[in-house]
Amino acid sequence: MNGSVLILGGDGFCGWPTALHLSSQGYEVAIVDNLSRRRIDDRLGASSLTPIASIQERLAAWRSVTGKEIAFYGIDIAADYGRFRDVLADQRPGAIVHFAEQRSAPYSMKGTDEKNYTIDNNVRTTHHTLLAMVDLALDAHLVHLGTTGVYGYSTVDMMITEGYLDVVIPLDEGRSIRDTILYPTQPGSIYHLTKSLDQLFFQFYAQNDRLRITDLHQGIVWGTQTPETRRHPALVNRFDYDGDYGTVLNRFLVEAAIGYPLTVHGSGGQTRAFINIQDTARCIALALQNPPAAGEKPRIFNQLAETKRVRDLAEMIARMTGAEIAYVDNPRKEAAENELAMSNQSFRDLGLAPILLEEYLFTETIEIVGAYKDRIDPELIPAQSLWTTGHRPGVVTNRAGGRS
Ligand code: NAD
Ligand code: USQ
Repeated sequence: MNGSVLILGGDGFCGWPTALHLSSQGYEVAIVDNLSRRRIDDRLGASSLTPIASIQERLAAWRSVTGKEIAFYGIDIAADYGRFRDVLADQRPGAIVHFAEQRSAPYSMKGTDEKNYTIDNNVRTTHHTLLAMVDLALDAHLVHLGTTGVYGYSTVDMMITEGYLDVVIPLDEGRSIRDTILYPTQPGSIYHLTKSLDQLFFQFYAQNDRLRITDLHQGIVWGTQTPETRRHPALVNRFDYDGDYGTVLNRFLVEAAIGYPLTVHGSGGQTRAFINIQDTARCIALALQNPPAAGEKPRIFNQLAETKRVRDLAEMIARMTGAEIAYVDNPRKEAAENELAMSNQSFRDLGLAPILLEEYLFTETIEIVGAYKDRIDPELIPAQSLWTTGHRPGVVTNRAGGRS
């Protein structure tokens, strides 16, 4: 046994496999989750491609294959500070891993209610977590899942650093000030805005209350199964492909499986960071083993394996599957083309040798999309959330050589 860890948002796509991975490593794991992600699916009429068991069935399956218990608390961390604080007071975990936020950029831009909900939910879950740690004088290590999206997607002619920037501010008479500042944020959605705000909360609480915080700026996570989720059908991880929660690779794989042209937004020149779900769980374990000291500023690690251009991904999947590519009007407001180089030195130094798309994507396609192809609902595919009014999502423009 090497400590206890409370996983906030442990029923979700990243949280569930991480909970199992840490449990298998000997941590005593407990989950807090209000199951809001499942309810959002119900409201959207969407569902995971993989059939997701109830949280009770999931935990029972883990117990049956490993003999290990994972406790579950169904609490809304944003709305019920008192009950959440009581769980922390009772458990006094050595570490907290915080995944409990509304994580879809398109959903966060859908309309007034979704914008309000995302701000309210995400800001409060983060603040309530920090507040409870101070309230209870809890010396736990907080590991938060942030996003590489806080850096923005304009092309900068340098390798993006890990969270901080060394700056020189010129003054008069040849004088200058040197400082290290948080890398300036450039959020591209209400969701990304909440992740930018999270950084300021962490900076404040690390400085004022000496909380020990690691913020992981993670790229787009792809893949579904991990060695632990493969151990029983009820442990299978979720796989979202709908217009709001489906991330780009999942969507392309599902589209290819049913002969739906791959929906590249705009010219597909957007370059993004990617990481496989198995490495998400590994990175969190590495972060837990390497906590900052009290009084240190928040430790920020970039959590990514590689960067790729969207149209290159589409072409790779088209080559693998024979799918067609459709270049559609972009429902989002984002740079049409960008270069992206981003350091992941901290995790490399800790020994991460990440899974790369070229190596593993084919396995994923066969295993998950092949197995559950009959569950695909083509009506869930079109992107419905617009960044600004006046966009026409899903319209095929056939730019950049699209064949549709
Ligand atoms: P997810 O929606 O699958 O999981 C989030 C979980 O948090 C859900 O189970 C949800 O029910 C729970 N939750 C949300 N609000 C809550 C609240 N107020 N109280 C209690 N539980 C609450 O999302 P995910 O893909 O697993 O992402 C987890 C975290 O990782 C998010 O913070 C996200 O921003 C970050 N992240 C995800 C990706 C990705 O590609 N999925 C990439 C980078 C960063
Ligand atoms: N895209 C397409 N076609 C599609 C879907 C998406 O071309 O059918 C494009 C988007 O326009 C965007 C890129 O693919 O340029 C990535 O979109 P995405 O939906 O895969 O990912 P994103 O909205 O960026 O959000 C996801 C997670 C979020 C996480 C983020 C990491 O949902 O929680 O924070 O990845 S990052 O991209 O670094 O901000």
